[in-house]
Amino acid sequence: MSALDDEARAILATNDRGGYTVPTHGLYPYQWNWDSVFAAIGFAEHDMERAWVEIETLFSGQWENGMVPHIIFHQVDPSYFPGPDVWRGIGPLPSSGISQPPIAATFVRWLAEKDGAFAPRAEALIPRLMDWHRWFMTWRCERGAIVVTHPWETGRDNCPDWDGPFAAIEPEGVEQYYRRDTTHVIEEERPRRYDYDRYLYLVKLGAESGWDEAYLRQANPFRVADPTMTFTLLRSCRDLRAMAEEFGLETAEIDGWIKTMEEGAELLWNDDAATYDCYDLRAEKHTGVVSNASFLSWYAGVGGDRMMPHLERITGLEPFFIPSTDPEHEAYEPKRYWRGPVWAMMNMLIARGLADAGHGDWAGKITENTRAMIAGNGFAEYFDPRDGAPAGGRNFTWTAAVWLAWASATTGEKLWAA
Ligand code: 9WN
Repeated sequence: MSALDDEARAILATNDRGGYTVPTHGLYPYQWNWDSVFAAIGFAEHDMERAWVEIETLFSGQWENGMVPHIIFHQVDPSYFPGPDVWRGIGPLPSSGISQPPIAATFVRWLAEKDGAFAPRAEALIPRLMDWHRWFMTWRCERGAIVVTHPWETGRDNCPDWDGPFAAIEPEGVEQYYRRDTTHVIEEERPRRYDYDRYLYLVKLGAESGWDEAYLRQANPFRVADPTMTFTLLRSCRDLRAMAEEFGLETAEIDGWIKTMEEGAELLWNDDAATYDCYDLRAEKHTGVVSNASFLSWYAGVGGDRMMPHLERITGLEPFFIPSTDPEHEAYEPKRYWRGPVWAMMNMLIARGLADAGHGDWAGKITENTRAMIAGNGFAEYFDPRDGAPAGGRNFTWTAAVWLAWASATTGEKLWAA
């Protein structure tokens, strides 16, 4: 155990609200979907029971239609906007009305394998995971790829992939609002007002429809097939299938999902730019951005080494990688959120995929780079690729968690070590 390991554990403890963990105090005072899954693997290094509770609390917010919301508002807190009154979720707990990258099945399997004593907890979650994945396949699968109806759903809120789709949206009817994020973090590191207007326009559209997916399929001007969603769901389906098999459950439905997405991933392949990117279904065109999500193709088990030339190029551009946007893209902004900075938890997923595909050397390179970045700059929300400077929120749950579960050289057994 190193001093940094202790610090990471202390961050998880400080952000623990009892049953769920906030991403960081102040800026994000609620339970976020994929943040919680990362938190769980951080807890798993020293407290397996607490790790399972984190995931179970997340699923306590699952809607009747299977959707697991991207935010659960356990306790109203004025330090975040938009809150439950704006979202008007229709689930058992106050929540948002969209989901987030479905990484849970992969990490439930990881937890169960780490300590077999907890296998019944994994088994109990399988029907919940099935319902969630089925929701995606029913409402959000188009031409075999997973589409989003709001940028927040991908977790990559303001990446340049949305610039084209957003230019086509006139955010009419959005009432006067007061952002809280820029009271916690400097404006240059957050999305612009232009983006927020459109974020709120799309929330209003969904909330006024009562989060009616059939209606939104027709009416939502924002409908973009996305690699984060498609690749994490495909990977999660593979892990869900492995668990189902282990418990002697039927796998035919999951097999169908896997086949659909393996074929559908092709929609995300942009031949001109030789990359996976987003596909805007309203405009019928690729977004043309190499992002960190593009490199999740190995994690999903699709495309072989198609992304290798971009990986080799991009990792040679700045000292710290993988940047959220290609530094050679005109929209690259090294400090602004998902338009350039490095996100440690994305690196963990990318490294995992590379290791699985037999690229242990690359996985090791990304692991060491991330280790140095965090060790030198602390547990920030994200980092400037040019010098590793910390940006966004501090004492951040997912950065601490992936440190403990993956990037640290000194914490416990690492099933996911490169
Ligand atoms: C909106 C909590 C979340 C992450 C997202 C990240 C950011 C929220 C925001 O924070 O989004 O969901 O208000 O900016 O983009 O990936 O889950 O850490």
